[in-house]
Amino acid sequence: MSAQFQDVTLVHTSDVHLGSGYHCDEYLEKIVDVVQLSDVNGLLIAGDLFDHKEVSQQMVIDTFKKLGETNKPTVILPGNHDTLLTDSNFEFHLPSNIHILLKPEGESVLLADIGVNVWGKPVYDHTPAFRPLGETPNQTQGVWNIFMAHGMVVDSLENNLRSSPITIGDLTQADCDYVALGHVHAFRQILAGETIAYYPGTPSGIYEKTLIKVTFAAPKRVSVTRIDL
Ligand SMILES: [Mn+2]
Repeated sequence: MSAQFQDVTLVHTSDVHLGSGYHCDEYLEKIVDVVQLSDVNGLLIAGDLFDHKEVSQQMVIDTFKKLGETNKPTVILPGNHDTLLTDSNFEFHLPSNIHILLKPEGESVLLADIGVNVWGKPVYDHTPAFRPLGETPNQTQGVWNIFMAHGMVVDSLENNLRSSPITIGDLTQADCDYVALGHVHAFRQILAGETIAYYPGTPSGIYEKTLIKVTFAAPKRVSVTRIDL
């Protein structure tokens, strides 16, 4: 039987930068507190969960333990700082609710229990040549389709010097219900045709600390709520 199309609410965060001296690591707990709310069905982390590769093993253990304890589907897209996750030597027994999108060409995970399909292309090559929303898949029928993308939204590729560019054209053409962006440390809606795309900001910076609750209501209504931590 195929997955059922149903109402669902997800938390969308990014740029947690665990392990940086600049950000405060206790904000992972604040994220988890929101995910634990009874009306939340899952979590999307759109890149830069960890700040760098040399974070302590204990921090890695604690992070996945906390994310595992929610028992809610959690999808992690590695960003340019997540060299820990994209390193070929990274091995970790993940709790069963956690999915990391690691395939360089892009990868989907179907969360059949909540009727959501999530696709994303992890950052292995943070250069202007890497296109986080390049070669996106067709929609999976009967479920909500979400793309995750970690990069910088730009008007066009003409004279572009930014790494991991996401063009307005890429977003306009994105055949999905929501684009969960990451990389920019500020809450921001991106206007691109009919596409609904947001940066959630960072939950752990020294300025505004924000994340997003996004609700998908049948038949095709998507509403976004900014949460200030
Ligand atoms: Mn980034």
